[in-house]
Amino acid sequence: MTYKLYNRDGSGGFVVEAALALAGAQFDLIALDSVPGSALPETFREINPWRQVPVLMTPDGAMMTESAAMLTYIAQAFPGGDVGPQLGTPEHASFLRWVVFLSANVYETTLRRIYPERYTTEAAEGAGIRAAAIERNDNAFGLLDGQLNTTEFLLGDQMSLADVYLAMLFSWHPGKRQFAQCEALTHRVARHPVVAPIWQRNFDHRSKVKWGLV
Ligand SMILES: N[C@@H](CCC(=O)N[C@@H](CS)C(=O)NCC(=O)O)C(=O)O
Repeated sequence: MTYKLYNRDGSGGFVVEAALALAGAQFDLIALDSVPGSALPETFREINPWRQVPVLMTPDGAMMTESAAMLTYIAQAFPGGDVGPQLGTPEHASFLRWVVFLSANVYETTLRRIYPERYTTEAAEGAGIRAAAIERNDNAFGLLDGQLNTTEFLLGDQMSLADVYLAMLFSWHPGKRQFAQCEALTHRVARHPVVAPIWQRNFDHRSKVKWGLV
């Protein structure tokens, strides 16, 4: 029962690797020779026709793309602990809400900021697309910051994969505006004993902030 995860250090497969580790699942990591912010090799289309990481192969042979789908799948296969809530509970409803919110609004605006040329046919519009993406990304983190004002984690006092997802995406935030709660959560996730070594391998050498210390 071994999963196979394709990623490159510092990219979105971090959260899937952390999820598999938190779930106690066995997996093989295939680390691609590519750096965040660049396109993946053309040959990677043979694995994922959309040419993005992460890609997860399940032990029974399914191929998955889309980090939100993978997190939902892992949380359903290994509920409990710091992974995710039991199906059908109010916490499960919140879990689904936040995982999809993070994917649809936060991850997507991050990609629009990094690759604005993909969102226009007019090269001259790139700067405006990036500026609007940063504003939208800030608004999403503002909403998440408000959600975390009264609770330690997105679902309350229990950590879940939604928090690890938020932390990864927040660590990529350009950081002009302050989001104290998202920042505190990111430190909390980065120092989690299971997550910490995976975090450090993925992010420490390219991050100005030393996450996990506070
Ligand atoms: N919607 C996808 C987005 C994945 C994604 O954007 N991955 C980035 C790395 S963080 C990537 O592969 N970038 C290379 C590219 O898009 O060319 C998901 O949630 O898994």
